[in-house]
Amino acid sequence: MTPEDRRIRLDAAIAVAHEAGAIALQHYRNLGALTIVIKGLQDLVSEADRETEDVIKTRLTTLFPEDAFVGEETGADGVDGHRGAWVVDPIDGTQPFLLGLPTWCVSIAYVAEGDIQVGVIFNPVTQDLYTAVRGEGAIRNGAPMRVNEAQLLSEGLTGLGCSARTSAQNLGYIAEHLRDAGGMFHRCGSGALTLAYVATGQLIGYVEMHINAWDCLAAILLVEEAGGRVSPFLADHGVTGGGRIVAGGPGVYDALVELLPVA
Ligand code: LIP
Repeated sequence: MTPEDRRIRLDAAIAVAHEAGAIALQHYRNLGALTIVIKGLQDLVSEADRETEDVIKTRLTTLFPEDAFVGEETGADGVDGHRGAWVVDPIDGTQPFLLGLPTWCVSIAYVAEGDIQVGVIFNPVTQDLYTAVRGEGAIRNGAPMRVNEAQLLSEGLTGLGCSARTSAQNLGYIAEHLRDAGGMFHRCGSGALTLAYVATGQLIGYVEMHINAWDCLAAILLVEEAGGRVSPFLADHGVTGGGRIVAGGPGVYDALVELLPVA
């Protein structure tokens, strides 16, 4: 990809994130009108997710018909390992969204040539826009982002992602080892947004036993372009898979890795 190819896709992703975010925000301000479906334990969805994803998919596949698309609600379309792929969570933080809590976002990643090239995360409630282009740094609302320079887990808060995909035993293991290190966890219900807080330096790191590609790929680029380290999620799980993730500043990354149980 050329820098111009990346720039064109960044500009499109930002425009689509704003358009889709406005649609999601309208639903957020009228939650009583939504039909909530229980997908599984602590896993909800409403027509807001699907409507928002449909707009994102239609816009991006129309602008870039040569690209594949992966969405949390509509699945994989055209993924063949060769074409560039958009990887999208229309509303990451579905539970906070449906509870009227502000910690949710639109997450749009573009993956090509075996790497995350563009990442965009937009929180329509706060109007915070987080963007990154491979090799060009990470930006929040026009200002550069840098990860926290903490050297110890006791020097700040660590984001902790957890869903029914994480066992109570493994959650306890992580919490116990973090507390023993003098750390403290922070969970907001959106892995993408919590990883963005790592890129801004507000949190010193993030761990989760199982996160999906659409939840994290955009945010992984934010953290890496903000000077952070991230486990090899794309290499291990691709654009449609899921698994463990560790992300943080270089001073605490190895300690964060030790928080997760081996198996
Ligand atoms: C969320 C993830 C988060 C996880 C939550 C939930 P969703 O995604 O971003 O990492 O801990 O349980 O799965 O379901 O809100 O799109």
